[in-house]
Amino acid sequence: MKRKIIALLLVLVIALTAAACGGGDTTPAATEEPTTEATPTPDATATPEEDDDPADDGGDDDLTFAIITKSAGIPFMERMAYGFENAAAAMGFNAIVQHPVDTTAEAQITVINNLVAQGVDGIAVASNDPYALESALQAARDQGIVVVTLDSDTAGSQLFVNQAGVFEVAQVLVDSVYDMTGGAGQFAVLSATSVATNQNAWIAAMEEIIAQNDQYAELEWLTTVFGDDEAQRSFDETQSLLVNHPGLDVIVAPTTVGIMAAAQVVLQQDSDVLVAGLGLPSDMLGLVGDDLPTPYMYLWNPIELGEVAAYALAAFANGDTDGSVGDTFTSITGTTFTIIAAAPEVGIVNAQIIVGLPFRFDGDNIEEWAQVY
Ligand code: RAM
Repeated sequence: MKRKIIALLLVLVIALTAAACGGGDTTPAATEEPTTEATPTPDATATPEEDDDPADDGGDDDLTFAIITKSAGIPFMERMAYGFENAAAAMGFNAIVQHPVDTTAEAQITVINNLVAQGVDGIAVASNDPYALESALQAARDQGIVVVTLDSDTAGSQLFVNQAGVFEVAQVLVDSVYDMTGGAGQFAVLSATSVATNQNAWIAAMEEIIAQNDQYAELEWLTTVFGDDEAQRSFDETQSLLVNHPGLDVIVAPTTVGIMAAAQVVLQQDSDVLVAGLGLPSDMLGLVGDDLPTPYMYLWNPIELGEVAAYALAAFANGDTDGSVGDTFTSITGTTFTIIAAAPEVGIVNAQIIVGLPFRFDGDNIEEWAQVY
């Protein structure tokens, strides 16, 4: 009981601090958004609700939850881990953050096996492969460890914490290309790894959207290349695109590492190519805005994504859900999430919750958001 009271007090302190910070000068410590107008809020599947007894969601600091990111060296992943740690602490759980050495399944399997040997109670993983982690995760579950995915799904997880609907993300990517080419022109995709579940889901949905709508008939998708979520490789792939495709109009990068590298190359080379995609505001300061390589871009709040993964692990640990479609669980902050069906046609093999919508950043709001994440 004492622990629960301490957890509750901690949450109150965090909430008061966030409220006091308001108005756009917040640091990434604030889980609140800087302005209400600019908030990538949870969508209808995540309805804020009164929580009669938030202490019921409080944790047990004997329990330890771990987050495994895609790889070290990706600022988006660091923000996500930060949110996870903060939320775990607010609920009274211990948190472990693990950044694998590179964006491969092998690197993640090594980390998973170590965490199982340590006897953690829950694992949240941003998977580097749609299938390769399955037996390692199953071994974890056989030990009673709860497993969820976030950011990028994989077989073997019990629930996917999805940042935004796959088709909603794909639609803003396609529409960015449409707009930046003026409705007709050549574009290329600069992705992360060739097996990344999340990027491949968005790319598959982009193909479907383009194929099914005549509006996009004049868009010519030249090629898809992979920078493996490594800066240098993404840099090199962008340079090759510019050399190999002199008629290229737009590069669209559904990865924070890729969009930053592409925009930097375009800026350095003073190229007319425009760069669209998903970018982290703090990575993209000086690259987003009018007369810059990226007129605008999209993303969601990686801190919030990490927080929701911690809430999901807590919901399993507390017995609030077993991951069944239609179940709901309420976070310690009073937001209720509803578990919806998997979407195997775009590679989401587990039941999922959708945290929010893609949010647009441009020259008017990039500086403000770069302070937050
Ligand atoms: C990179 C990673 C991550 C993706 C973002 C948009 O940081 O590939 O998985 O969600 O980009």
